[in-house]
Amino acid sequence: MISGSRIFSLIQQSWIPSPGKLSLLRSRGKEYQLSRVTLPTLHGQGVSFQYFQRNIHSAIGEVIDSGHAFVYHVGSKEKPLETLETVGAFQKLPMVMPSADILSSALRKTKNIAATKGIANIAKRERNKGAKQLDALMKELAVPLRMYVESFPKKRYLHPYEKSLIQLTFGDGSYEEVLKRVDDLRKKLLFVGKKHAALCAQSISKREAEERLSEGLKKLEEVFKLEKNAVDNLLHVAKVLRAMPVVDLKIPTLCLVGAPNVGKSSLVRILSTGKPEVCNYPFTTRGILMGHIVVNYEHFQVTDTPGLLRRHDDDRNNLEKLTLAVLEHLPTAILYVHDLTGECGISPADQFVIYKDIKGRFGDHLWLDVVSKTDLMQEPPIDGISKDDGDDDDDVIRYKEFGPDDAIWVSVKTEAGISELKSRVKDLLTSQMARIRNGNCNHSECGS
Ligand SMILES: Nc1nc2c(ncn2[C@@H]2O[C@H](COP(=O)(O)OP(=O)(O)OP(=O)(O)O)[C@@H](O)[C@H]2O)c(=O)[nH]1
Ligand SMILES: [Mg+2]
Repeated sequence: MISGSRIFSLIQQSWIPSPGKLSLLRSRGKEYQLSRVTLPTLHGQGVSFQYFQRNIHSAIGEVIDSGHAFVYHVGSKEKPLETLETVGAFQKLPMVMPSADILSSALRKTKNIAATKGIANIAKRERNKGAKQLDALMKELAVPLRMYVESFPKKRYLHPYEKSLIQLTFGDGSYEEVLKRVDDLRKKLLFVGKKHAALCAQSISKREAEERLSEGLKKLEEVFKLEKNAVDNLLHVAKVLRAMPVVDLKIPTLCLVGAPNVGKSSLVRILSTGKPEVCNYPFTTRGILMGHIVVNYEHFQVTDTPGLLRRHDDDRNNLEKLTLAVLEHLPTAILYVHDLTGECGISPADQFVIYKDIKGRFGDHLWLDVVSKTDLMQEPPIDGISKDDGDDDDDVIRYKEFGPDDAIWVSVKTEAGISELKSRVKDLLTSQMARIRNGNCNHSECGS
């Protein structure tokens, strides 16, 4: 079996996750892991029409082919601003239809459009029908796109946590770029549609009107097909965002933090309903997972996070940045996990440096330290992990042996210390609840 330290050094040398490839976990009572995602991968539909109806006001919806829906906003210009104190914008995103469905539905509806009744002149009738059909196809294609562009929130109106999720998932500017491409396609459709409808309306014979109609329809279809992946990319963005973990800022949240592979997810599994993947390699956890704990009828949230390495923020991968975004923007109590065995692949000395850094930055959070894997503590030193204390100062030497002051020592294998941990976690979350009720969350975003 490859040791944690070997794999860890491989990862350090060569692996930085690309934007858009984070696997994210969601929770709404249940947890599950999404498959890896890449921006141009286009599939999937999403939430139900009923959900849509509940959440989009002043809109009419239409269910088309196996539950796809799109909505026309009535008289809306820009989405009302979400207040910065709220999260949950991703659950309100509109349903985006696959581009193929938009096109086939638009063509079907267009074909059925007849000339206005009572036009006796054949050429006039054909002109009238042609212009109407071209206008209809243009609108059927462009109106859903307009609705999408208006309904997806502008990043600047989002809660900073959700803003970070967008940035870290899709990369800098990609979200805006996807929306811009949809809007550009919409504008192009309007331009081409209007031009060809006008040409058709000027035809002097039935034959010319027929030719101009067929030319215009073909051109509109071509324009749409050329850029249709903009719509499918948007559908994919909506699907990924909707699957992001749902956090309730009013409910106390325990956030598991520590270096990679130290046992965070194993503890989440023991403490909550969350069932994150547990493996003996770093960065097993590749997104934020929300689990839940109910203690004495009180409901709490637990988030598992990707591990943090000893390095400067500029060098951090997106998974680490995700962890920092949670700490920065969500009112969490921290359960910091230390693995003094070195089995995780990060030496205790390095873990100490990471710990000091995080404690220095987020020490205003309610905090509990846990030393994990105590069942392994008596075992001989792991290969590659130096036990030479030669260059260490007293704090590090003390940390290597005892961990932080007041840490709870636990093992998920033997369950040693687990009941004490549960009781301390309960006290911590009760204190966090009091902080939330008093509006004292140490977060600008909480309005405290
Ligand atoms: N012996 C022993 N092994 C443990 C204990 N807790 C966790 N492990 C093992 O340590 C490895 C890493 O555990 P995880 O819970 O995935 O660690 P993590 O911190 O979530 O790791 P990342 O998500 O990669 O950051 C797994 O092989 C676990 O089985 C423990 O108390 N005792
Ligand atoms: Mg994990």
